[in-house]
Amino acid sequence: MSKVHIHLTAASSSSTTAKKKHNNGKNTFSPTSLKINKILKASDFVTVEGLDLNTISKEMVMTTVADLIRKHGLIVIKHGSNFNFHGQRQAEVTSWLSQAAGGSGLVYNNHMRHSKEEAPEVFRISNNPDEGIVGVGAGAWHHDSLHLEQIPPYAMYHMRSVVNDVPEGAATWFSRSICPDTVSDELKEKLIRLQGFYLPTGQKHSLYNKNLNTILPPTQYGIVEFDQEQFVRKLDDVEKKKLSYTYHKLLLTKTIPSEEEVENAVQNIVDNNIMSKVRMIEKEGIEKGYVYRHCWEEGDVVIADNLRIAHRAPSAAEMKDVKDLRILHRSIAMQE
Ligand SMILES: O=C(O)CCC(=O)C(=O)O
Ligand SMILES: [Fe+2]
Repeated sequence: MSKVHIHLTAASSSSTTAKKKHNNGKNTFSPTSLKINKILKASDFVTVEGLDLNTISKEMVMTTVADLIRKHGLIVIKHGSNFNFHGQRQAEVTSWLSQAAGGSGLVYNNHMRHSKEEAPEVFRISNNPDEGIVGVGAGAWHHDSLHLEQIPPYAMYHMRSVVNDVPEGAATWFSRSICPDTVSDELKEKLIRLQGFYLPTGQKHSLYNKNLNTILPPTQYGIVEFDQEQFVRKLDDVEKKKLSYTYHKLLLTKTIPSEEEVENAVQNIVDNNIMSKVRMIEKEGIEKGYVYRHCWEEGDVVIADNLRIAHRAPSAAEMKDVKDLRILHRSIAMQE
């Protein structure tokens, strides 16, 4: 099967080389010469070459790698198709990222089990039920593990198997959740008062995080308005759709829709499903360079700042186009 790798946004010519010195411990690589390429015009996301997650030392993960994620929000580590990254090693590297974030090294493991998983901390996702859990994420924009009280700082995704003959279906989409400066203080205050419920725990979070200046996806399960810690009301379906439209417009294009635009969008949705509009907004985000559609190549490892970057998996319809086996290994570094 021939591989076609389509990159919507070609790496820009701005390439920097970072050289790092470190100790001569056993599990290290030295000297290191990293090739870093910017992916998007309007975001800081980068690809990194010259780094091997199988042999890298704990120290390098906690310094160089964590610094790159903090700086860029999202890094794509390219290893090439011969990369053989076992789930247990992924869990180990993720544990170091937890420590880099001030956590105890805990890696999330409360996901659905699969007989072929390689480590309890590495969630195995696939388009084939014999190979992994199917239907994960399914097209909705989110941050991982929003149902937890403390949202985990980093998420790692390793594409274990993919034949990229249908890039649209095999891709994962990423966008910064940074709230643009143009958002008024009034809207921010409103988003702070609105809190979404996230299943399965029913944990709730404000839709705007002041400290991080990030916005969260309004959940379909319920949004309530609080005022000075007091419950005010539950939002109805139309309000939720309007909020969802506004959220996605902000997330994906960094622009605030007018009231009229929101009104029109909600009235003209197909099948009562706001996601049809979101797909259109995504196109605008890709064109403007805010949305990154990562078309996977084998050996890719994406590490994202889970608090600042939202993402989505292929929708069920997009996944139908993927004829070949897709297996993704996901691990989540906890702050606890
Ligand atoms: O399958 C994908 O592209 C992403 C899956 C996802 O969102 C997740 O594992 O958290
Ligand atoms: Fe996810």
